[in-house]
Amino acid sequence: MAAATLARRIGRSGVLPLCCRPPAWDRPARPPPSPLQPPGLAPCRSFSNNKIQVELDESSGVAMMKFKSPPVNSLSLEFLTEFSISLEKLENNRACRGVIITSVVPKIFSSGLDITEMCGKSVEHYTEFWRAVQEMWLRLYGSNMVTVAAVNGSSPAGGCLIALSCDYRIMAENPKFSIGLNEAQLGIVAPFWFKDTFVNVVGHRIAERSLQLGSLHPAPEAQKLGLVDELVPEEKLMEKAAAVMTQWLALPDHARQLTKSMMRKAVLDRLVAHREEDIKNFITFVSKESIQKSLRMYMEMLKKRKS
Ligand code: CO8
Repeated sequence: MAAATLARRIGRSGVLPLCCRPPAWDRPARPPPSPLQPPGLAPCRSFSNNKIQVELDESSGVAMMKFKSPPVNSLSLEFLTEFSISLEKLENNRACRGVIITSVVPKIFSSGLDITEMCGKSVEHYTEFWRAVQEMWLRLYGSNMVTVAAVNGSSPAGGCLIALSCDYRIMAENPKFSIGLNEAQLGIVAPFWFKDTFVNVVGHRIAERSLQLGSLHPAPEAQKLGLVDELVPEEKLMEKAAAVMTQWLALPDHARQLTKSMMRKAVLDRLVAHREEDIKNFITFVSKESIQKSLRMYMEMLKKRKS
């Protein structure tokens, strides 16, 4: 389903467009779910769109968000729209306190932004697409919920941004899986808020080197750099993610949420203040013939690598 159709459908359902609602980090902390609810008796709610499966276990307050958009979970306009709407639904559900994000596509967490969305499209399309990328990040980085990335495959560029935007990152200990902001390799530049998110996780020096080189770090190196917090055997990934979630949820929500907001607000506010300018910059940059050429060549390289 086209993203515009999806958005219209949501419009009909009475839910306000995402950009019109106050962001999670500006809302009051939510109270914890009722202790009167006996564990195990609450229903497991699930909703599934084309590209993401979401299951919420109301007894634990933990949702699983599974990317299911083969071949590589690329972040198309439709994917990004589903992602933001799913996050918003969970954020507004008082029973939900944490989300684990993972993929059902073997060997791939997410291949990052869908490059075809940035090639040969209209200014209107670029505007809509980039707003959706911003929206996804604002929702995820600014979420009141505990967010854990269970990175079970390769995670370049926008895929890495999703992991970086979570509170905690666990990666499958497979050296064939790599993660990083590799934009420079495509001849493009990671926007300032990708960079800010990266710096906040790994520090200035590591981010500076890694961004300039467009490095994709194999899982063991990513852990050494602090880009991911832990490596575990792939078959233990979800168990570990659940254990980390339990540890984080043991704290009172309001204290954790206010602390998270204190750590992240400046970076979030910076994009909010410069959002339109950032869209204009993206359009100017991506519309250049030299950039279009770089992106086309990169896509061709991906295809050639296969044959
Ligand atoms: N977008 C669109 N299509 C993609 C993407 C992508 N990001 N990644 C892969 N594909 C396509 C391939 O072209 C291929 O298509 P086809 O089957 O038609 O030939 C198909 O998906 C499968 O790809 P592979 O055969 O390469 O699959 P593998 O399992 O061998 O490898 C990888 C998976 C490791 C994910 C590999 O595909 C890869 O490295 N992809 C590129 C990832 C990448 O570099 N992403 C960067 C995107 S840019 C971004 O996220 C941020 C940009 C922000 C700045 C913008 C300023 C302008």
